[in-house]
Amino acid sequence: MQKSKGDGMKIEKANLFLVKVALKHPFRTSFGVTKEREILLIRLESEGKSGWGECVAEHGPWYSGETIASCKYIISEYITPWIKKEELEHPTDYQLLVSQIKGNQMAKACVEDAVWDLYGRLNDLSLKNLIGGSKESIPSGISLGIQKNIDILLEKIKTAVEQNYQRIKIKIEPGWDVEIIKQIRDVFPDILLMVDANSAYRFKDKDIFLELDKYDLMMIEQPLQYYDILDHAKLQKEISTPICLDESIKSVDDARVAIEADACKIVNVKPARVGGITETLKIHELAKTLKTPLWCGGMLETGVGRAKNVAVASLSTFSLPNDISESARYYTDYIVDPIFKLNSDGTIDVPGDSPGIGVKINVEKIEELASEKISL
Ligand code: OSB
Ligand code: MG
Repeated sequence: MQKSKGDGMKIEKANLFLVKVALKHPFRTSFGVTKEREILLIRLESEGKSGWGECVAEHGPWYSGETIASCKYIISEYITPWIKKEELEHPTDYQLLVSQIKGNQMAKACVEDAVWDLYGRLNDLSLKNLIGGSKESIPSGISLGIQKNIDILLEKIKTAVEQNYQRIKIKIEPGWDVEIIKQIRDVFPDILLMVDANSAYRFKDKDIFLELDKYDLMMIEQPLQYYDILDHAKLQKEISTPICLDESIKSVDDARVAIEADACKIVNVKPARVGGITETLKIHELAKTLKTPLWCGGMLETGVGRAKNVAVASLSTFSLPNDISESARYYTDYIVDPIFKLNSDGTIDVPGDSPGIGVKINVEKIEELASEKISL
């Protein structure tokens, strides 16, 4: 049913679910280990349809300042009561409704995702088509955490290469960097390879990056502190490997400053880190103007967040392999149907014809896994 102008979407009901899903293997980065994924899911309802959003915040404030508890608070105390009072003509209206809230991008994005999904399902439009996505399948890369030893890592790379993942990302930290990359290159001289430091270094460590510069890496992701655009620009001047920023970019303005300051040549866009899909579309426009390549990052999303990321990665500026692996990479329990599978050419299909995020939500499974269900 296509709505006419002036006939806005009214949120009639909202529920938050706190769900725990086991990870197949612990995922270790320079800031910590994740053994199971605790996620907050929101369901918004209107005219008999439901829209879903997945919050990517982690238990502790290590990747960003937000946590599951902070998101639960911001969503239940502010965002949901505010939007329940309004009618939305279009999902892009949402950003202005919550603009008084400073920061808290992941909390805002969680609810915004549900608004887009609901709007798509009410109007029988896929998220891909709503945002102007242009790809039928997206290139898939894999992110490999820090391992107990190099042999385990080499084995995981071998498996990922056999599965045809289009590029391999290795998490690094001091003590697990140059030597590891050297050994990987000895065995896999030609694979598309990149590293992600999650801010584990300072500019004084620049010799490590001068060494890494010798291994034909596609990019070095977030080597320095998240607030440190100046030192990233200084480091980028000294190395030829492109720097890609993740944690530093929380808005289109951050992206513009970082790119114009030459602090990075590539941006990892996590829609939730920048506050949602509308802000992501602004970065997409900026990237077109400045000709900056983008790719979609991941936060170990379950099906709801993964489906949203797949649609976002279908935008034309998302030209590099994404951290969007197949569902079975992390999980055995699934909350959506169908799950995402890797094609033999290392791509994942974008559900472009089904409404909203394009997957059926397994509400029974969510209810079964939920340790908490809140009515807002
Ligand atoms: O820095 O990209 C990151 C996972 C959790 C937190 C931060 C990051 C990651 C990943 C995994 O690298 C990407 C994925 O979801 O596969
Ligand atoms: Mg990263």
